[in-house]
Amino acid sequence: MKTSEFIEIEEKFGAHNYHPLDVVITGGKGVWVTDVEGNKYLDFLSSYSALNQGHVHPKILKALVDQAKKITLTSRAFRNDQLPFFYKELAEMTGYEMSLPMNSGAEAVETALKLARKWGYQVKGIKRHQAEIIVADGNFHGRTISIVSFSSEPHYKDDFGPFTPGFISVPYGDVKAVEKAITKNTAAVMLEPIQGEGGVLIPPAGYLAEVKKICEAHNVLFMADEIQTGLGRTGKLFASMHDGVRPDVTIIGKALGGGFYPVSAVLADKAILGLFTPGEHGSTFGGNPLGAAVARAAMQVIREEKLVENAAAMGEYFMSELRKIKSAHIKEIRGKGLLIGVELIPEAKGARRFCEALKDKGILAKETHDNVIRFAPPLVIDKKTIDWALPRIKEVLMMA
Ligand code: IF1
Repeated sequence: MKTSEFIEIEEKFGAHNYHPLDVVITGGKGVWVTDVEGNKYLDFLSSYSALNQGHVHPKILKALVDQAKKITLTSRAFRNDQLPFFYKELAEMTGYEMSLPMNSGAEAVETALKLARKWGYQVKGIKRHQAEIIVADGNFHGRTISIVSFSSEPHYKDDFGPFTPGFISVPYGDVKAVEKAITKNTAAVMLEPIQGEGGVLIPPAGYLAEVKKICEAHNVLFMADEIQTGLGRTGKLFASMHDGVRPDVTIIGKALGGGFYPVSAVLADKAILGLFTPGEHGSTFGGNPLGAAVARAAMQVIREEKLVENAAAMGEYFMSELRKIKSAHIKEIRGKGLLIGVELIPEAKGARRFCEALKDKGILAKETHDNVIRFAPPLVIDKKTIDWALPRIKEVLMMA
């Protein structure tokens, strides 16, 4: 079957809530994928950072298959023999005392929001149903009704109200704006350490540290959404670490599932995460043995293959080489580790056509907003592969 035939079926029977590049992927290994016509591409999106360990990593595959033969789902009505080690290994890797497993990132964000409200009522003593959570303009935390309630992107929310109250959005990167927005009802501030969807926006150095300090001074929780930036993507285990910050609550997802399976989690110490009592929150699939086994292998690969260190080294190399490309289209190149955005000037007529051209050269990347090309390869990428990509990227950025 040809690419166009796959697309025809998909367009006919599937909801049109995406506008994908017209490449139909059928296989993958490491940083490479192949399409149904036998073309090979370098994956520079990593499924929006969910593939830090690369495609079909053999160790994670083995963990998945081995576990699938034993037991896959128990529900949390019963215990399983994978979840305890998932908890323990996650605690050892992250330094948080506890975690709460969910599946998608949005679910983990919702979990953190519920946790913050509960903490606000039970610990801070906010009057019931009055809790406020401060977020940042340009945020992206997922697609649920409550989460889009505090999106500033009209396209993500306009047809989906009425909205969940209790959220206040302030300009990203502005410490004073956070401080001004805090009231006696503020339970938490929730931020992305780098706004991925926002266009790989990196806040001023010290921003997170200052916000954390203000949170401490006002008895407010600081929560970091590291779903996209976490688990090595930016060259540290968590992007908050670039600012020397340990958030009260850290939310992870994507790469925790090693590219195989959705696993997300909320991380915090016992004084906070210990507030949930039986029945208050849960999920049919969260913490299931298959997901737990996959996540354990995903964490093991991050450690063993030193993916955090590799992301730092390869990111620095890749970015410095990108900066040597002198194209009139480029407004700014920014990033940390292997989360890199190339912002084009408005006159460049949009990042989409550059992504299409990259595809024709064997590189898959995705625009974010209109003018930013995002480069986020799997963290297993090596220098040789980056050197393969660079002249192709250059050629595309130099086109008229
Ligand atoms: C889509 C973007 C990336 C996230 C952060 C929570 C979630 C995400 C910081 C929710 C998800 C996604 C989802 C995907 C596209 C994507 C994305 F382009 F929209 F911005 F990665 F950059 N917090 N990000 O980035 O996690 O529920 O999806 O597991 O919605 O199309 P999820």
